[in-house]
Amino acid sequence: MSIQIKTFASLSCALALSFGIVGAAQAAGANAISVKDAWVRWLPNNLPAAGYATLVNASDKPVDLVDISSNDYGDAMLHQTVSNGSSQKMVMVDKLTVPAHGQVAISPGGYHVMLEDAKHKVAPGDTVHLQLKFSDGETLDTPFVVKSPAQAN
Ligand SMILES: [Cu+2]
Repeated sequence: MSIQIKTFASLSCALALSFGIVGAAQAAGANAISVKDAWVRWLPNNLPAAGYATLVNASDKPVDLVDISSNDYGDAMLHQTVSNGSSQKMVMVDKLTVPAHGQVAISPGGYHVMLEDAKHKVAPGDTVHLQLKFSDGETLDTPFVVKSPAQAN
């Protein structure tokens, strides 16, 4: 009896595994863009947070990031930090091109996703979701890990 149960369990494991592999292969074929190292630098006192990620383009055509939204924040905008002499300022970015077979980093000192007006309490250790919309029509619902300023360094 116990042998039968074991056999059944390992069979369903094998089935789940093979379905998982098929699903991953289909996803890779459908999406040009994948996102890695997605995280948010959280700040206390409801200060705006900043989202960072690396966008990877597996296709042979450039793809633009054209819009960002989130159910966790009222406002999610792509900004670029530019330095003019001694000071720095942020400018709005309409689109960010991910080169064919290349990648672009949204990283501290360069680009960031400005996240304002959190719709609920967000704390380090949480995961928030951003919807990244691209020029080829795909939208990636992407989990971002929330880090404290100390964890971010
Ligand atoms: Cu900003």
